[in-house]
Amino acid sequence: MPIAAEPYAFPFAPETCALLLLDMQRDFLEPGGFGAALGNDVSLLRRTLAPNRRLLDAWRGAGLQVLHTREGHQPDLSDLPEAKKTRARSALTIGDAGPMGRILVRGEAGHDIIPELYPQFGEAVIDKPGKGAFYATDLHAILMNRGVKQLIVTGVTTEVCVNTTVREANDRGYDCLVPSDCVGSYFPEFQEMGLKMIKAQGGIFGWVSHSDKILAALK
Ligand code: TIU
Repeated sequence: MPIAAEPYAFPFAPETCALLLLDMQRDFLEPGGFGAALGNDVSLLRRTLAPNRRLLDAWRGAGLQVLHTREGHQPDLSDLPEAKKTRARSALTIGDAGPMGRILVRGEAGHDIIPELYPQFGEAVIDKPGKGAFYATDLHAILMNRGVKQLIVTGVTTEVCVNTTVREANDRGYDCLVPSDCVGSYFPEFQEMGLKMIKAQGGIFGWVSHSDKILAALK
């Protein structure tokens, strides 16, 4: 069941394909979170909400597998490398008290997934300390145990967690399709280049398409 994509059609096999939503957390998407604290305009990410909502509804309706991730750290910050804490800082940094609780700390309001895309019972939620979803998580084991071989990867941000995760997944043998309207960046030029990097050189890391094409295949 091919899905129209670049650089060529994605060989969609629904039974072994999972939808992976990356870091659709309040800290990245709502005013007052980590993303906003870094000086970013969160509205650039919020345009992904409606397409993700439509895709998630159709995906759930088809009875296919869904997984979510959350970027964040333990309350004592013991899993936060000094390098990560030192960089990506502005007035506030990881672990500091912000308007939605301590920034990128597990259990805080800002760390949770936005209500619009909240996980349902049975959908795995992977807590990840890094940008990639495979580093220091159970994701690979869960995907193997569930027989998943393909991933539709959505979420934020295109050039950071989406790109890192697609690259990690590709090295582990997964075929990844990224719907361009369901991933977002605070920087329009990184959105464009982040997607180009995935599909260049004959699909060096994966495929890029649009949620409309996936919805058409699900119908
Ligand atoms: N999830 C994710 O992409 N984490 C980031 O820190 N992204 C930024 O673009 N900062």
